[in-house]
Parts: sequence; structure tokens; C-alpha cells
Amino acid sequence: MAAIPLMLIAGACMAADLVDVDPSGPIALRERDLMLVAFGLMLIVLIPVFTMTAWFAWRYRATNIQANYAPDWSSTRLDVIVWLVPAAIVAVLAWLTWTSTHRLNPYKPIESDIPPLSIQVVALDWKWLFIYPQQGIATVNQLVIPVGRPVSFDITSNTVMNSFFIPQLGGQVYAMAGMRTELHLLADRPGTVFGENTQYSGRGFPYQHFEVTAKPAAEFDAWINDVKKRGGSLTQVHFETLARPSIREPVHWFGSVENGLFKHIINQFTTATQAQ
Ligand SMILES: [Cu+2]
Repeated sequence: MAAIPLMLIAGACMAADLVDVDPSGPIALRERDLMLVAFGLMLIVLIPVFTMTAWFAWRYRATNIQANYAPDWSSTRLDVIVWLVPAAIVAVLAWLTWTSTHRLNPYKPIESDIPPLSIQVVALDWKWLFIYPQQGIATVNQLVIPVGRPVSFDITSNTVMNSFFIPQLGGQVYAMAGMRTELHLLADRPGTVFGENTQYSGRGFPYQHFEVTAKPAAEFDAWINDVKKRGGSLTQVHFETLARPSIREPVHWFGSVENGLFKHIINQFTTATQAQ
């Protein structure tokens, strides 16, 4: 019986881990609310079931000779409750799932007056490359985004399948070689949160984190200029070196990026497939 409260606590902790308790943007906030509503709906069944399990076990214990032994019974009222309540919960959950799946579709651009910032994400062993095509810069293991401006991510992998995840901003999306996936996020307050790979990818996987810093527009522009001035240049040749497996790779800045690098990374795999 002692296991039941423990199970409930474990369940609540899992829910708290899945839905970040401190969202930094509207997508993560809606995801958290959705999880909490679904969790609350499940409690409508869970709380009575666990309470009655304990109560029945105690009431009908072998030593309680006062309790009635009545194996043959039926109750229409109870049947109606037992079927209608879960059916209503499932109906509400189904409606919630349908509407929020469309509303929170990671491919759906975020509505805003400000045009989105485009960032190309490349999963490497075991680090992340971020290319800013509009600014012509790139970084490794550091993602800087402007506050209040939607960010449109194009995601791919130069290695095995990875999963791109910034818990405080929104859901995870897979990064796959030869393919391009999409994600739209928005940070609505400045600050630094963490991002990670959530798909096991080998030896360096546990250290494959990166910092995500949201800066006000002016500070963001200043940062871009700083990277342009101080960063090296990222060519296809340099990329080959960068792509070699490494663990705990420090932050790199590239002040210029060879045109079409992201496309080239994807095409390495697709042309090989087509040639077969
Ligand atoms: Cu899958």
C-alpha cells in the first residue's frame, strides 16, 4: 500500500520533468498547460480508484466479520457512472489532443508582425552547429536568439539521428541525415536556458548540451556584429574537420559561412542514396 503514494509522487515528478515548470516562451507555456490539464483529467479517475482500493482492502479484510459477503450483485447506477465518466474524459482528451496537435504543430509558423529569424541546425558528433543564413554567421554549441521574434529552425544531421530539444521553449524535433525537419519557437523574455540532444547517439551523447540565450533586439544585433568581426570562416573544408567526433566541444564562432553549406550537408546523403 505504501507504494501507491510513491507511485503518485513519481508520476507527478515525471509530469513536472516533461512539462517544464518555467517556460520561456508561448509554445512551452501552452505545452505545459496542456500536460497539466491532461494530468488533472486523469486524476478524476486515479484519485477515486486509489482511494477505494485502499478503503476496500481495509473494509473487507479477513478479520472484519462485520462486512457483508455479497458476491452476486448488480447496480445500473454504478454501471452508468463507471462507463460514462471515463467515456466523457476520453472524449474531452480526444478533443484537446486534436485541437492542440494542430495548434502546436512544430511546422506551423508563429504568428507575429516581425518576420522570423531563420536558423539552420546541424547535429554533429557530439555537438550542434547553428548557421544563421540571413546574417552569414555560424556558431557551435551556442544559440543566441532575439527576444520576441519568432525563430524558424531548419534541422538536419550529419550523423545518426539526433533530437533537437530546448525544453523551456518547446517540444523536441528529430534531426536526420539527408532530411530537413522544421521547428518554430519564440522566446518572450531574455535569459539563458539549455538545449540538448534527447536521442542517444553514442559515446559523447551525455555532454551534447548547448546554451540558448535570448537577447533584446539591439543586443542581438551587437552580438551578430561581434561574431562577424571575431569569428573565423566556415567553409565546406573546415566543416569536414568540425564534423569529426569530439566530446565537450567549446563554443566556436564563424564570422562567415560558405554559401549553401546546409544544403550541401543534406545532399551528401541524398545523392549517395540516389546513386545506389
Ligand atoms: Cu519516431
